[in-house]
Amino acid sequence: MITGVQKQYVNNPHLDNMEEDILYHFNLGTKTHNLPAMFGDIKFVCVGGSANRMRSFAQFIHQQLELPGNADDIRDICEGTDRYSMYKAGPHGMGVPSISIMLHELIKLLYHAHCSDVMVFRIGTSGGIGLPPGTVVITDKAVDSFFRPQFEQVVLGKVITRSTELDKGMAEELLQCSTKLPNCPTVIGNTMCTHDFYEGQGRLDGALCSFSTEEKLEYLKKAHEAGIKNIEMESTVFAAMCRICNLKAAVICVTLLNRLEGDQISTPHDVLVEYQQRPQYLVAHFIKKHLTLL
Ligand code: R2B
Ligand code: URA
Repeated sequence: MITGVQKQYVNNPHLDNMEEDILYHFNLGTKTHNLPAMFGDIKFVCVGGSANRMRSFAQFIHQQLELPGNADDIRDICEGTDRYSMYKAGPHGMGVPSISIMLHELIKLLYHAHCSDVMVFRIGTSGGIGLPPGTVVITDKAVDSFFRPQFEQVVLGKVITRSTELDKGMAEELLQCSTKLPNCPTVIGNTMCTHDFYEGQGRLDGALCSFSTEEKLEYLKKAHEAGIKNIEMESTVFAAMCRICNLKAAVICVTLLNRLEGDQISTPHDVLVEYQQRPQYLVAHFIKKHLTLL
């Protein structure tokens, strides 16, 4: 039960009538696990797309925060399901449906565990528009493929529209943190969220392509004029769900390529690995600052 002035994260009257809540995709439940004991201390949640990347992030943050125990021994809390994994920081798969399932259960988990004052970060990759590859973009507004700052969800056959505004203070503070890090070029800008990596992002190199090179560039230039700095596949639903559930949230994605110059990701693997660490360093710095470890 949530008490006092603490903001309630869930917004669903049916939850109160349930004797047990099984978080199916996490392989956790309110009867089988002591969620307040396991998760009640959570203040920061970091989610990202790839299980491997999140495992190494969990090890990295473990060492950065000087947590007790061996970073190599951290265990997947969700072992027993192959859907998601969680090291008190976890991956969300690719695309809106995948992250939205994860967020429903994550937000219920925070509620059942009686967490308060939690901040949520999505750290990931993206295609940049007019930025040198390797630039970190902190999302100002998450917009859809029509450049609208909203997320549309079909519920009972009707379209529900939710705002995708993110926490401005967190974004500014993250930008400030980036100035303290070497090799972490960072900007704040709008992020476009699409439902496809290929045609949906204006790529010419998918199995299908229904438009010309000129049409592609015209669309990306219009996006650029609308303040869009990068394109990825989860930010709108992430922003919308966190906002409506009273969770402060930020989206931090590194650009892997400049989409005005091409579609294929041909940068060498080791360079991509280094790029993908940049959002991790930035969030680690932010968390350390908040825990006054800096
Ligand atoms: C970024 O990268 C993935 C596609 O390659 C997708 O999950 C995203 O948002
Ligand atoms: N992720 C995306 O969604 N798009 C890109 O171009 C690169 C990574």
